[in-house]
Amino acid sequence: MKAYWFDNLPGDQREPHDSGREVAPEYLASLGITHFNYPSVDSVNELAAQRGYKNRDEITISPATMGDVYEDKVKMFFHEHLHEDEEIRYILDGGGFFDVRSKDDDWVRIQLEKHDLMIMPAGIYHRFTTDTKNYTKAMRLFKDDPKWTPLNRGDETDKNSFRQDYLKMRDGGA
Ligand code: KMT
Ligand code: NI
Repeated sequence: MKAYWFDNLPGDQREPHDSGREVAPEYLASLGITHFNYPSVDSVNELAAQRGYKNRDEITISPATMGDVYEDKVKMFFHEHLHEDEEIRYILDGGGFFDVRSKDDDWVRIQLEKHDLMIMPAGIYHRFTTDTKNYTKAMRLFKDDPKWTPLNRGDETDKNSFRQDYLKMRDGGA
């Protein structure tokens, strides 16, 4: 895992877009983001049990598995959105980028590789893309009643109660 400020330059979203300025783990923590490196799925199972996650699926995002719709899917995952539940992703193979909004509404790019697990809190604005290798195999974990429908950013999501709760948590009610 590596986190850095997105360079905001035009070009394919799958390029690294690394500004050269790193983001410290403490800053990610202050956004409510948790990261682990779990070489064994046993640790993932333990975390899932602790947090009451009962369901999961696996997705392989690649031209080989998605064919013609791959490019569309990649664009769709890159639409800025939030969820009303936390999002846990475990990279089984390949890699990819999650971009999350900073306190000043800039993009922080988080590069995930095989065996990285990331927990994003409900209400954080984010987006996802594969990298130039075009291959991400990931486990998506969810609770009984998944509320991880992506809600694209707009006036409605800005007012969403999960968004408001997230901001209170992040900014300490300031
Ligand atoms: C999301 O919420 O954008 C995703 O779950 C992306 C696919 S999982 C790597
Ligand atoms: Ni998401």
